[in-house]
Amino acid sequence: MKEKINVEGMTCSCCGGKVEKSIHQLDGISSVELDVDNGTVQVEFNEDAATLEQIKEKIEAEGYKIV
Ligand SMILES: [Cu+2]
Repeated sequence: MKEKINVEGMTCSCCGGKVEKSIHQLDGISSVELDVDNGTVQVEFNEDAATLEQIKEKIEAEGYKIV
């Protein structure tokens, strides 16, 4: 499935890179698309292997806020 998550606090591509790397640590992630300017992260994942909740936890663990 594909989900778009709104994230607050990403200010540059390095923030996006950290978030992307962190999400990819989860199993079942097929793609992560970041839009730092608009503060969105679009994640395509296999819902049998990963949950939206786990993805959000990864983003929050990097210090960014889900809005
Ligand atoms: Cu940054």
